Amino acid sequence: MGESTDPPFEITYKNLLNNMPNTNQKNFPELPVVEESELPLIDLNHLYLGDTERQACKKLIAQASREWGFFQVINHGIPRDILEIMRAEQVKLFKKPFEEKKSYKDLNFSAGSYRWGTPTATNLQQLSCTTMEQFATTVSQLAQTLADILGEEMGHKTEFFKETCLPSSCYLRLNRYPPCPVHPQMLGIMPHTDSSFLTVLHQDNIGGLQLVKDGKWIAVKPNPAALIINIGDLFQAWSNDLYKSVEHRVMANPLNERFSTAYFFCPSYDTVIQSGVYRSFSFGEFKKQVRKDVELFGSKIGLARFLVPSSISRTHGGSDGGSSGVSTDYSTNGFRDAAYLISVL
Ligand SMILES: O=C(O)CCC(=O)C(=O)O
Repeated sequence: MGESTDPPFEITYKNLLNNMPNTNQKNFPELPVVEESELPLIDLNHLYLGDTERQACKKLIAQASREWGFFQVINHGIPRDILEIMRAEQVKLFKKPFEEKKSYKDLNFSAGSYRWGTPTATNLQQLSCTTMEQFATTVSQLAQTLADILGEEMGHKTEFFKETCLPSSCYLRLNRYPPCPVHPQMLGIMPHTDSSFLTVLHQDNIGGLQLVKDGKWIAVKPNPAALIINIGDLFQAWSNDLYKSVEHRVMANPLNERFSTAYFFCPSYDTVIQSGVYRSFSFGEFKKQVRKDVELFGSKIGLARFLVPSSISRTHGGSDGGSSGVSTDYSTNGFRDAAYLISVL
């Protein structure tokens, strides 16, 4: 094992892997998977053309957020070289031997920034701060623009996101999904919704990301020119369920490793989310409840915990909440090597 870059999945999961059924029916008895599909594709250049194009573009963003909770953007303003350098740094980091990654100690990163399939928490120090800062700054501007548009399309021209989603409360997660030849249906990341307002995802061309749409898992076809945007729990609450925080997961690939970088656009913990469908809660309270539920039940209950009684039967028909799912915590870890970079600026 000495110089292996991979966490010791095979050793840790030995019994599980040996007893794994051949079909995925027992382990994943859920929704059917449909063919690979293109997410709605939005050209953000249109925001900078005439008023008609700008308004049409905003409408598309809002429509995709209502109907899919996911969309892709091109001409997003993040220079290609920043994306490429960031990815190169990420690959370099994850190529380090597991034993080395595990033992990083750097005070710039909080405890638990390096994680893998099962609970293990140490730190890491190997990413160039300049690269991360450039990446986070540009992606944060994009997230801010999109959040403002979504607010505007609800009729709120607001400074709310500018005031609450500060660089110190947003964070980056770097994911590496090692090839997983042991089983075709192994999950790299378990089904979950994001707790953020929204998430900006940069993925490579391997594929494996799937999301729930109309009761089916849709496999997202990678588009190298695009970034993926998804609505998180906070936006669903803030928009009274207008915009959808949708469950998603990643299937491990039997042959190829996959990399992705996710930027979570989040407010400070004391920010209160006001909603008619959910009782008012602070982001800190939400995260605390998620942690508690994960500890108690092994999974996130999420927004359903905060429903006001009158909306339970009206909009959610009991347990069919829009954002149930496993938390973005240890419990989502499958066949994945991940580094969490909290407050990168
Ligand atoms: O790797 C991906 O495509 C998705 C990552 C993700 O869902 C997450 O980091 O929460």
